[in-house]
Order: sequence, then C-alpha cells, then structure tokens
Amino acid sequence: MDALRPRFDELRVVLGQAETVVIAGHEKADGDAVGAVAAMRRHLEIEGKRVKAILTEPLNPRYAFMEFGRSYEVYEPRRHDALLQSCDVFVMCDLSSMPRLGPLLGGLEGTSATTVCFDHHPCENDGPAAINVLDPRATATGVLVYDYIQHVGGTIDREIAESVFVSLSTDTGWFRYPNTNDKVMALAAELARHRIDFPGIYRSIYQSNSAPMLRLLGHVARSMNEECGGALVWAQVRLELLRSLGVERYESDPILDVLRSGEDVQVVALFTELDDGRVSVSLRSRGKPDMNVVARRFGGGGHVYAAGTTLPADDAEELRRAMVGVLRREVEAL
Ligand SMILES: [Mn+2]
Repeated sequence: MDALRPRFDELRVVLGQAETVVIAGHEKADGDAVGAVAAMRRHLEIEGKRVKAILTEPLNPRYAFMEFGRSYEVYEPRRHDALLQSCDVFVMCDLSSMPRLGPLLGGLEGTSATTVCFDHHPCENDGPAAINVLDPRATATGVLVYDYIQHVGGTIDREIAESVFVSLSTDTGWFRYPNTNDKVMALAAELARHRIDFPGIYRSIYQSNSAPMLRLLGHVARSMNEECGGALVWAQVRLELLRSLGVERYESDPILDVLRSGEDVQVVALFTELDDGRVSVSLRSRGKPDMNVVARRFGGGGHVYAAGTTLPADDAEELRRAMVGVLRREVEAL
C-alpha cells in the first residue's frame, strides 16, 4: 500500500478541487464493484461533493440490502451523457480495461473529466486513467477505496464499512478463497465495529437462489464432464435449458460453487450460452494453473483464481473445445 501513497495524495488534490464526480463500476457489477462504488460514493457525499454513482444495469437483488440500492442510477445515455461530459472527475472501480465499462464508454468519449481508476486486476500497462490506483495484490478493489479514505482521514460510517465488507467478503468467497489471510480477517474485524449484520448479508448474497436456479444446479451437476482424474470439471448451460426451467436471473457463481466443491477438483470451467449465441465462460482454479493467462488467450481476463471471457457466436463450439483442450494440458502439467 505504501507504493500507492503518491497516487492517493494526487487523488486527494484532484478530488479536493472537484465539485461534480461520477463513479461507475464494470458491466454486470459484482460484489466488489458494487462495494467499491458504494464506498467511494458515500465518502464523496460526506465530503460535500455532488456525486452520482452509475451502474450499467440494475443492481443484482443479492445486494439490495445495501443503502447503495437507493442512491445509484442505471445508465441511460439521454439522462447521463451530459453529466459524463461535464463532470470534474470520473472514477471507475474494479476494472482497468475501458471496454469493461460497456455502454458507458460511448458517453465518456471526449469527456473533459479527470479520469481515476481503482482496481486490483492484473493490468499490463500503467492503467487506463489519468490517476491509476492499481494494486494486483489487493484483496478487493473496495479495500483500495477503504485505504484511500483512511489515508485522507475521511470518516468511515456504517454505509462505508458495510460496502467495503461486501467487497472484501465477496472477493474472498466469504473468507474461503486462498486470498483470505490475517490482514483480511483483521480488516473484517475493523469493519465489524460498525454493526455489520453478517448472517443477514450472507443470506442475502449466498442464500437467495430461486427454485429454477436450484433445479438448474441439479441439471448442471448431473451433466458435468470430469477429466484428468476429476481435477478438471467443465459443464455447459444451454439457452434451451434455461428457458425450459424458467430461469429468469441466471448467475454462474452458485453453479461454480457447487462444481468446485468436489474433493479432487483443481479447475472448473462453465460455458453458458447467451441469448445472441455467444458463450460466456467462467473459469475457477485453486491457484494453479493461472486462469487469467488462459482467459487472456481467448480474449478475456481476470485473476489467478477466477477469470472469464465471452466466445463469439460463430466459432463458439470450436473455441469451447479449444479452451477445454488448453485447460486439459494445463491441468495435466500440474
Ligand atoms: Mn474485484
């Protein structure tokens, strides 16, 4: 974190002079993106800034318990583009590749805003923004936001603590992934002083599957492919299946959680057919091989433990086979 101090100081000056700030996360904001955006929004609100948090789609109902649910807006070009052009600072959280802003990217083009990026994904260059707060060793982007607020002596209220906790707990898989360590637990304890409702949050995020989603879990578990002595598990979710089961809000995380619970599993790959024929790929490992490296070969990215990509409709089946082949070789080489 010491290496980030110059960035934090730079950012403090820029935000100090700013009147209007817009904050956004990546498309399909996950817990970390939501937590980071929420914490930064609340911090700047306390600091007296005119601040707007924008997501590219409605907040996942799993996070509806957050106060943030009442303060963010869903991006609409006609409603927000003038603001994106005229705001003093634009802060993006949990992404360091501009295309992950999705539709927001168009509204930002040519903006006069100073751009700021908070992220912990591996980034090949110095970052996409004017001020880049990047640390691939950070547990979550929300933790980087928390470190910034602490650095500038900002108030940590309940909303900020809960938001940072959402980032911390979801990016560690509720303190089960290998990135869980003494620092993570110490921070959780620090945040806990702000009356965090752990069981309530756990229930909302992890125990709110719909009945069709539970039936889908059964289907996927039954049709999963095991290779390399069970070390590689992969499965496909067809659009047809989602429709026949009546799954309205599909999420890959609950499925990935089940598949990777197998005792011999090292790598899980889930291929989900999208409405337009493209295939969304989610990859998980226990630390080896590096899922980010595999995802990058297929136009995606992520972390060592979790990464993903989207395969184009035309070559989806061929690329799916190629990807399983790469994973097979990587797992065999372990
Ligand atoms: Mn993250």
